[in-house]
Amino acid sequence: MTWAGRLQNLLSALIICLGLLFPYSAQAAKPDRVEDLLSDSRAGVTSRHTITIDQTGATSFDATDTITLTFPNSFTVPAFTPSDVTFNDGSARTVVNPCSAGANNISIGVSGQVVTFTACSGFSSSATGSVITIVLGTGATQITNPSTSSVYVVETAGTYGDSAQGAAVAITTGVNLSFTIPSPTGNVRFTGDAFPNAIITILDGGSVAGTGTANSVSFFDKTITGLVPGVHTFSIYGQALDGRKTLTISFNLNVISGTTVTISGILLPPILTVPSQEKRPKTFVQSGLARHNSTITTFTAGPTNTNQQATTNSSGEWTINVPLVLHLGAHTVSGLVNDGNGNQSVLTAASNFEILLSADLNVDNLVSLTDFSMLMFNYGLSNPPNAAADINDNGGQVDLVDFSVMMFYWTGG
Ligand SMILES: [Ca+2]
Ligand SMILES: [Ca+2]
Repeated sequence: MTWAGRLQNLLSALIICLGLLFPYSAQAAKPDRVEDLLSDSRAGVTSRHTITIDQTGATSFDATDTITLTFPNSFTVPAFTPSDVTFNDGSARTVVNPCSAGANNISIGVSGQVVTFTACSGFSSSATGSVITIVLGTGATQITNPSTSSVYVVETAGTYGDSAQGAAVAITTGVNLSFTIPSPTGNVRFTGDAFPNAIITILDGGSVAGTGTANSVSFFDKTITGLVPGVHTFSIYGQALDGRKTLTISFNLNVISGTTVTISGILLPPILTVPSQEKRPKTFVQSGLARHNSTITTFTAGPTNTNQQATTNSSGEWTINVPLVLHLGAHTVSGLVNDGNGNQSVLTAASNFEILLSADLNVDNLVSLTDFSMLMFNYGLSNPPNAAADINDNGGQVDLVDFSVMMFYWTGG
């Protein structure tokens, strides 16, 4: 080995030794913790930044010290004024611009992506190892997030003692976190009678809130849960398998949070079915469904007014054959049910029907000699035994007019 080569080896060894003796001589310690908390992490929106720098145990923030916060270029940093930010290093400091001497005064400056805080002269030092909390954007003036979702690093540095350190922040695109805080709700329980095996529908404000079924003895018991407290308009009706429905009855009810309000003793009105028209004197039949083993009363109104009653069977079916020859013309009929225990339903809606003129007095679909003989039996009489013989229904007079009507409709046979 040449002399020059030996010297080179010696120098190399010396450099390695120096390196081993003073491994960290040029490095300050990093802060114990650096964080940047965003008030809104969505892409492209403005956000408040709360930056926490936990100084190492021996470090304090002193007069003329600086802390710099450097944001990546994709953030838009506004020209913050002192009123837009707060600085707390264990004491709530007074942010100013420009610097003026004072025990708590610290100035803010913004240059491009860098926000710099400088402790002014006369500044009273923070405790060593204190936690510095900086809020950027306490009001409407805030930093705008990058438009692209990614993880970004906000760099903290300065002359205050600790070495530079980054705080990672995640910016998310298209993610909108929302929290639904369940509000207390209330329940309403509906019990009562419809008719055997009725399908019960309960509406809340016109929308179906629930359905149930009455048992074989007409009773239903249905609870609607999860209702927002306050006044609701509930409606209820019963429906038969063939589609016929009862009247819908409605009532307003105050739903109470955390409570089940019970509406008991509901008695749904009957289903009432009548033909839309019938030829006189064919028996006028009213029928329907209602609570089993109960009393139905129907109210027929028009040229003929009559109330009729019937008892429902164990299936809730009822039929009334009105035992009268009704007058010609438009009528209405409605009905109600009484359960025999002191409960009575409201009236059904009125159904319309019309009694039509006919000369077929024995209802065999012919106008023939049989009808003629019935006419003759009552001919010339007022209030005849067979009211139908007054075919034109002109007050019980059976005369030539009725005869001519019969001739007009004569079919023979
Ligand atoms: Ca006939
Ligand atoms: Ca007549």
